[in-house]
Amino acid sequence: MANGTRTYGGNERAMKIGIVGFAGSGKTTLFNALTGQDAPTGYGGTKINLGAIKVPDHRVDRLTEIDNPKKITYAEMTFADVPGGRGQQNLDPQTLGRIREMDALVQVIRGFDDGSGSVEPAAEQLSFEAELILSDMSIIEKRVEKLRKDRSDPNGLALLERCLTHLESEQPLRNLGLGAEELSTLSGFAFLSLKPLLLVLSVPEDAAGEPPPQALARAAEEKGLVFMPLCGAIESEIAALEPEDQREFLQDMGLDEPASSRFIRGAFAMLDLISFLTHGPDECRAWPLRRGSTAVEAADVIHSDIARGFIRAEVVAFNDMDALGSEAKCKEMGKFRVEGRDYIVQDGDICHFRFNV
Ligand SMILES: Nc1nc2c(ncn2[C@@H]2O[C@H](COP(=O)(O)OP(=O)(O)O)[C@@H](O)[C@H]2O)c(=O)[nH]1
Ligand SMILES: [Mg+2]
Repeated sequence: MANGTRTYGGNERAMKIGIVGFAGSGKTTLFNALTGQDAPTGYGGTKINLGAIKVPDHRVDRLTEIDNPKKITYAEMTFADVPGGRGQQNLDPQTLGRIREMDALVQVIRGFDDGSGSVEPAAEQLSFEAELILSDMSIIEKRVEKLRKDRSDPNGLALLERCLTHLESEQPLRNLGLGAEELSTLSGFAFLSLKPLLLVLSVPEDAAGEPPPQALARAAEEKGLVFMPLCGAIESEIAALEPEDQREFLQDMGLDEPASSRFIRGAFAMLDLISFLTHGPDECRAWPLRRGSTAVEAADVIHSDIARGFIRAEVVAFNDMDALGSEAKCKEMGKFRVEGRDYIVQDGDICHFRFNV
């Protein structure tokens, strides 16, 4: 089905976050902690590990309380553990190619002593970003050379030259302030330094509660990047516990939730995804949706038939449902809305789609 401007078939669920960084920085340890897998850690592996992760969502938990459904489903996203170049050497073409396929990146930076006696997270961050910048530069240089010769696309050339100047000043394309149209022109290149980036510092167990290193925190702030310290070993331990023991463990440490929950939500937001919710006696569920999507596009994420036969969306904001406790009460208080196909779905909208096929 097509409406002239967009082909349906939401690929929100296929979005992939790459866990990237140099070898030995703690990527696979983090990946295992997040996914509960047991991928081999230590140097040497070249295999890419893939794992789906449920996005923790208190709204689904609250709807579950209200509806007591047979099934509970959280939004999911995929993490890919991409092995990096050894030490801080150049990343090889295969690694760069793998990173290019990711929708967003989490760079893991080593914050523990690996026996070398040196821990330099700020330098490591910079050095990895430089690899991404160099890769983008070499792609642009080739293209610019061709466009200068054949003069086939003066506008494209001007845009690429602007990008090149920015990269030459050692800045990632992410912070060039490109507009939507420019981004769409450049999308085919899949530039590495344009991908959304989140920084994770892998810290040793005994430093989990300590303030993060100043230099890295400052660098992240200057670049406008979110930065989180995480201890893979502690997160694995928490993940392996039964829910009740988990709560107790966190309470003892004075935490509301594991660091990994905050991390996963941060990664999800980085993909520019929101969640809408569906509920009933059978299932309470969060669905990932690209920010700015319409009601009919949301319907399509559930099933193409619902989009094809779309009549209307009945919507209650989560906060209203949370406060009032039932759909009936929401109706009574005028919080129950009927929206058309072009309604822009908001994060936390509880939707019920009426359709006819
Ligand atoms: N002390 C400490 N060691 C870690 C931590 N994370 C990983 N390691 C160790 O560092 C080595 C490399 O970790 P790994 O996850 O395989 O790194 P990768 O090459 O980036 O995937 C392994 O021996 C891990 O046990 C951490 O947070 N603290
Ligand atoms: Mg690894």
